Amino acid sequence: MKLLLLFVLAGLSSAQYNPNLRSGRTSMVHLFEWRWVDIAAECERYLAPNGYGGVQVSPPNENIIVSNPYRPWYERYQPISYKLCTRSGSEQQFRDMVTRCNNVGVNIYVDAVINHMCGSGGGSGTQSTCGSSYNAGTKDFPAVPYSNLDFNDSKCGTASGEIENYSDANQVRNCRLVGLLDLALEKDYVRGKIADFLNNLISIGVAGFRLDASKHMWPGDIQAILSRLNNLNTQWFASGARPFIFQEVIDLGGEAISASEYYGNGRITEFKYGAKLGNVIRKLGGERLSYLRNWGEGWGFMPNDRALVFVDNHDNQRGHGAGGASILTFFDSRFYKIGVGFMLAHPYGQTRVMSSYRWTRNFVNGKDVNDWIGPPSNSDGSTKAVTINADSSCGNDWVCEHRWRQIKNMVIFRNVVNGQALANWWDNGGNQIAFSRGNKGYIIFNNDNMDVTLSTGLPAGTYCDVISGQKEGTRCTGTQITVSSTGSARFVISSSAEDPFIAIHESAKL
Ligand code: AAO
Repeated sequence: MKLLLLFVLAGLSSAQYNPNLRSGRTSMVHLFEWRWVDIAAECERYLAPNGYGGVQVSPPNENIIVSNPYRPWYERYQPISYKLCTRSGSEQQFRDMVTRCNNVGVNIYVDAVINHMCGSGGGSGTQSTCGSSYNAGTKDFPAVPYSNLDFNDSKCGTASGEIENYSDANQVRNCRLVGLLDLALEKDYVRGKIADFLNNLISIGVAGFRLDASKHMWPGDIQAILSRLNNLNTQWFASGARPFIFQEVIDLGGEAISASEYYGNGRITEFKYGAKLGNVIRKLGGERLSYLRNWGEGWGFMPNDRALVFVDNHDNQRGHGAGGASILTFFDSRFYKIGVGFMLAHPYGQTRVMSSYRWTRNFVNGKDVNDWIGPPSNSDGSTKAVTINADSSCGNDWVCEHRWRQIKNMVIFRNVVNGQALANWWDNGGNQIAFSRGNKGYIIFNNDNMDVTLSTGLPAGTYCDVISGQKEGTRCTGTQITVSSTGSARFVISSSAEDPFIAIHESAKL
């Protein structure tokens, strides 16, 4: 009986770290700025059939409409109310998406902006995505409702009312982040409004939340809100299942606030991951692939079971947030595929794949002055549909990294090798590495010229490389790799190869 209670308690206390993925799936994709109707279709036609487990969606609640610059992507990080209408679609379309994705086993995770409302300079009127009125000057948001009593300004203490110094935890949490009106999350009333918003999403069927700007909220306030959340909708999830929580805390070290303060609430975005991996793959500062031997906690990252990992996110792919020039993005597709391939092959962390739209960069003094450009849109500001080309790539300037064969097949690889330990590590001391995941999958990377014969740990046979092609029926559309009766195989990769890595696994064996 005591033992049973212990298990129950352990289950409860660890629940918010579990992404509630279904059918042996392991990864989510951030479909940044996609419309709900397109996500619903993508779940059915592509994500479920290719083993993706979930989607992080852009904030679904009403936001301010910014017209100068015209409709930037970041307006969605300036809430006006918790009504569910945005450029991505209406509440009805949101509900339909959640239902259809859930029905094919793909979870929806909502990007929840609960730290603040719109910017203090947002003016007043009804320039908002559901047409609700607001007054940023008097801090009135009648559609929630919030009034000037519900904000933090009196506690801030800086002359500007802004965060001026990240070495002062008080400022970071009680002052305005880039002018955004900072909610007083210690108030029972405010906590209640936020919990109602999140519980509404839970009842619709979402599986969890990215908590935006978590560094700017006291961990105890987050905890108090989370304690009010309901269990997931039992139409799709096990009874007692808790919402998955991942908190956006940028901790590259050297500031007052560290990610570890948030371990009790859920997972945390590990920003060191993409920054360091970018250095290694770009060979910056003398970094080499062979140094990845102890990747993960060995690199000073947070514990494996607390980390949400990604190569790039919607901020740092355009110079916002943190990570700087080392971050790999679709603009450097060759390096990017190596980075995402490595992430998906390596056991550390809960993985998130990025899916972007294209914009024209324009660097002025090292800064992209086009970093604000919103999603592909029509002249009335509405977001363009994601169209699908005959070769399965996307049109209308949607990049769809998650549909790149190399990335899609590595998502499947991660599912196949799920739970298997990293083994058979090999490196040449330089920029060539290889490892297996138990005896189920093997991957080898070359950031130089390579011709090697290695022990893979896999059963003998002919395997299809899932990077240069894949297994189709009884043949490989790309390179074939022969594993001998002793488990060894020869790998030849040219330094000029567009995809300088090879991956094989038991489901891609002839
Ligand atoms: C927009 C305008 C503003 C305007 C405001 C209000 O751009 O000029 O004042 O509206 O009208 C997004 C955009 C913002 C946008 C905002 C609202 O990125 O430009 O403001 O929507 O529309 C900090 C936060 C982090 C945040 C990140 C962007 O800690 O939470 O800034 N990310 C999330 C979202 C993001 C969103 C918001 C939050 C707000 O993902 O999309 O903003 O909802 C240091 C700190 C970090 C800090 C960065 C940047 O990082 O550690 O915590 O992130 O600075 O301020 C090295 C250091 C590294 C450092 C970095 C940069 O790498 O190692 O630690 O340098 O200095």
